[in-house]
Amino acid sequence: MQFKFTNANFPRTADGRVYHVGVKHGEVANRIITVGEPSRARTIAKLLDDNSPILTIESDRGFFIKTGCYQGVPISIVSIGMGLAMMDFFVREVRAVVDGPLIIIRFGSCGSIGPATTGSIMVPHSAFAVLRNYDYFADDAESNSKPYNITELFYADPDLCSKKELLQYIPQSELHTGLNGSCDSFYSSQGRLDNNFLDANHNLIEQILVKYPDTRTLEMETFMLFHMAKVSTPLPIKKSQANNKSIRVAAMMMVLSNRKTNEVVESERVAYLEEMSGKALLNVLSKVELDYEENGSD
Ligand code: R1P
Repeated sequence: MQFKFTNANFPRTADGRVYHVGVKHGEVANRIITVGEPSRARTIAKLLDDNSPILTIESDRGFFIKTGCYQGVPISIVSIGMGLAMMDFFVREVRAVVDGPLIIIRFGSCGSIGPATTGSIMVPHSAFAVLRNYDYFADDAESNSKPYNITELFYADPDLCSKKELLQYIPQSELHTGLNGSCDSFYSSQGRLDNNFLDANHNLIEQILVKYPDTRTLEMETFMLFHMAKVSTPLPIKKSQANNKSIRVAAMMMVLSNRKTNEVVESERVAYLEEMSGKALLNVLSKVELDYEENGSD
């Protein structure tokens, strides 16, 4: 690492770049699509206006950012990799370098444990987390402890997910809505069985469905996005607004597999879903109003 950082509480380079995402003020837009893979970010970035400049940043810690315009409106596409921790890095560090509201929509992939069909799109209204309880595996574990904790629900912004916004762009026959679980492992806490480890997860999917029968899908990031929006501190807003959280969020996922049948999506279908969803997300984000007044008065 060549950079010299100041402030151990929230490290930044001398020119104001946040430590892990690697961006500074002015390099990320208020409207953001976040994805897991740089290739998905590049695919969506091809839909940005070609008559305005596109800034590309790659951080040493695996974040990949493209900022440009769609129909004249600034939008960033940020690839964050995988997992709850990367979503936490992304939301906190981007929040630190962008003024005003943030509207963030995750475009990811997931597996189905319910009626969501392989190759369809899932738009969750809420998400919970499935977290491994490490204490259960300790030598001195309490006899009544459980190997996995399933959290309470955190919610998407209902306006962003409404039929007037995100849902209007997805063909009804290809769309599922409902509840999503975000797990802290691709393997153990998603109920995948691995004989190399004593994961105590043989009935985990059934336990998830007992607590939340409406669960459609499992993946690894959406819960943290919804959670961070919930705990984001308020901004000054117009008096007419009900929601003054500084971060508004939603998610949209491609259903790549079915955990019950082991069916897996074809790559041609993924290419179609990425293009169709990318256009939908850019349309929604470019039209959403920020409703922000810096002095907080009407
Ligand atoms: C696992 O293969 C990854 O794919 C899913 C999971 O949440 C996890 O990040 O999402 P992305 O395709 O958005 O990365």
